[in-house]
Amino acid sequence: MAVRKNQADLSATERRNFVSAVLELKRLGSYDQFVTTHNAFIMSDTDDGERTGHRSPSFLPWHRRFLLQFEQALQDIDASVTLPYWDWTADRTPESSLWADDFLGGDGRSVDGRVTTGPFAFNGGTWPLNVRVDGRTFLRRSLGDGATELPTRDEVDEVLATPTYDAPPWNSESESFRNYVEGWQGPNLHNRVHVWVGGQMLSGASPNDPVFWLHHCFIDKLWADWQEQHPSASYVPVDAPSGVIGLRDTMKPWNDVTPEDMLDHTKFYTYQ
Ligand code: CU1
Ligand code: CU1
Repeated sequence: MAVRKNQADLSATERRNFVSAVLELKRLGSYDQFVTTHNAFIMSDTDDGERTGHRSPSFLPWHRRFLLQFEQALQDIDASVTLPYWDWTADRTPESSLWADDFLGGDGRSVDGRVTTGPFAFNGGTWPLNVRVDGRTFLRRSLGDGATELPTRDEVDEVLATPTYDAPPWNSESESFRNYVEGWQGPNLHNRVHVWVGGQMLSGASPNDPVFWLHHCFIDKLWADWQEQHPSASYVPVDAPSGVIGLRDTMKPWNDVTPEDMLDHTKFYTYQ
C-alpha cells in the first residue's frame, strides 16, 4: 500500500527519487499529457457545458483520480515513489525546504519570473514547457506576490468543520466544504495557494509546475480528513442536475470512474 508523506519528512533519497521520476516522465512525454488534460478541464471544462474538474462537486474526486494516475505513472518508473504533500499551513515561506535546489527549486527572478535554480530551471534543459498558455517556455514563479499569506491552520480547521460536502447551485457560489476548500467562497484555501505561487500555477497549465502535485495532494488529504471528521456526510448531489456530476455519474476524460469510486482513498494509498 502506497503511503503518502509530508514533503518536509522526506529523506534526501526520497526527494531525489521523486525528482528523478518526474524528470523521466517529462523525458518520455507523458508528463505533458497530464498538463494537456488539466488545461482542457479548467474553468468551464467541456464543450457541452459540463463542469467536472473545477467549480463543481466533482472538483475533489476529479483531482483524486488525476493525482492517482500521475502517481501510478511515477511508480511505473520507480515503484518506491509516492506523491508527497505540501502542508502550506506549516511550510509557508520561500525559505522552506520545499523550494530547495535538491527538490522543487526556488522563486522566479524578478525581471521575468523565471525559475533559475533546482531541477526544473529552464537552463538545465530538462524542463521545457511544451504545453503552454503563452509563448514562454520557462517555468515561472513569484512566491508571495499575488497572495501575500498562505492559508493558516485555523482557516483549514474552520473549513474542515463545514458539515455539508456541497450545496446548490453546485458551483463557485455554493456555501459548502467543497467550495471553501476550492476557494471561491470562505477563507479561500486551494485557489489562494495557486495565486501565492504565481507563474504557471495561475493558469490551466498549472501542472507545468511540479508543486501542483504537492499542493493538490494536500487538498486531497484535507478531503480525507474531512471524511474522517464527518463519517455520516458524503458526496452530494446523488442525482445531479444537468451539467453537474452526481455520485454515480462518470467523469471525463476517463468515462470509467465516478465520484463514488473515489470516496475511499484507502483502497489506493494512505496518508502518513
Ligand atoms: Cu485543477
Ligand atoms: Cu488546483
